Amino acid sequence: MSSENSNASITNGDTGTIVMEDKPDLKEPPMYQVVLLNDDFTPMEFVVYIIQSIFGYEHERSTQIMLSVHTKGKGVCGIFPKEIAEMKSHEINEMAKAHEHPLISEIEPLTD
Ligand code: TYC
Repeated sequence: MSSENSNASITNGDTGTIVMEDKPDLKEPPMYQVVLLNDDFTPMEFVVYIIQSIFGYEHERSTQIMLSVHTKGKGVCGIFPKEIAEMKSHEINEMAKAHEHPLISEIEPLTD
């Protein structure tokens, strides 16, 4: 499938003038990963709660993700268009601050 943009041409019957109509740009938005970073102090249950409430995973899946971050140092919680990824990451960081935990999340562009 070609991803090239093209234009439709319409001939005006009266004058023979050709009108070029812009084809809508159907390109998908660039996607971003929301990454959670490990630290030594944020309680595990708080991280599980954050993953559940921000990303909508069930408790068991959220626990798996938290343990993976705990073990490996970082982990991807989800992939979204930039604005959504920014909002989720910001919300995590604000909730962590509000509870005085050092938990940090970042966003990373997905290169395909
Ligand atoms: N390492 C933390 C602890 O032992 C738990 C933790 C997991 C913290 C994931 C942050 O993103 C994180 N309490």
